[in-house]
Amino acid sequence: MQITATIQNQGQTAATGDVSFYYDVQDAGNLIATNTGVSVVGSGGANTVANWDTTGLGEGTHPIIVVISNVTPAESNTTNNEATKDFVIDNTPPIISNVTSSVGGDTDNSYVVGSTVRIHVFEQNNETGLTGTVTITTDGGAPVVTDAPLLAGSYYYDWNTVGRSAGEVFFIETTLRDVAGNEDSDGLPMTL
Ligand SMILES: [Ca+2]
Ligand SMILES: [Ca+2]
Repeated sequence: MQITATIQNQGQTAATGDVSFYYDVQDAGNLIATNTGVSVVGSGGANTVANWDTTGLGEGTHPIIVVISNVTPAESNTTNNEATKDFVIDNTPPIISNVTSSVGGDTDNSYVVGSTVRIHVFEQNNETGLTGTVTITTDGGAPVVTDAPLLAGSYYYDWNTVGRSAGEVFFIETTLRDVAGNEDSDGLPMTL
């Protein structure tokens, strides 16, 4: 993974310094890279880049800490030489444990034309921050609803079936996706 740090020079004259990148904690064992002699024009900015091999790093939040040192000419303010940004490793997809349809207390996946059908998706791990979509097609594959968003957090969609025909068969396909892009899909057939 490539990390880009933007260094700002608040002084009027050009300055040079070393930029070190750490993860989790600021110590030698967690040093990603040090770019020496990064120069920044007066009252300007410069980008400096480090490559980070995240192989083997555990899941979870890993702060990236960027520190400037050895600045020349000597600085008037060394309290603003560090910045931190959280980086999250997430290799675990959400798992859809169940997809249901219902009209009130009726949950047999067969409903009267004109009903508003609630499609409800359940996630096994209670992972937060998921987004979900639902796509509904006819038995022949014609799209009826395409990638409609599920309500955030409770993952349902209310489908108004006004204008459909009795006897129609549909397939409901739902997807839940986490912020890292891992996803799971599941569905069920439904009849009017
Ligand atoms: Ca995940
Ligand atoms: Ca029914």
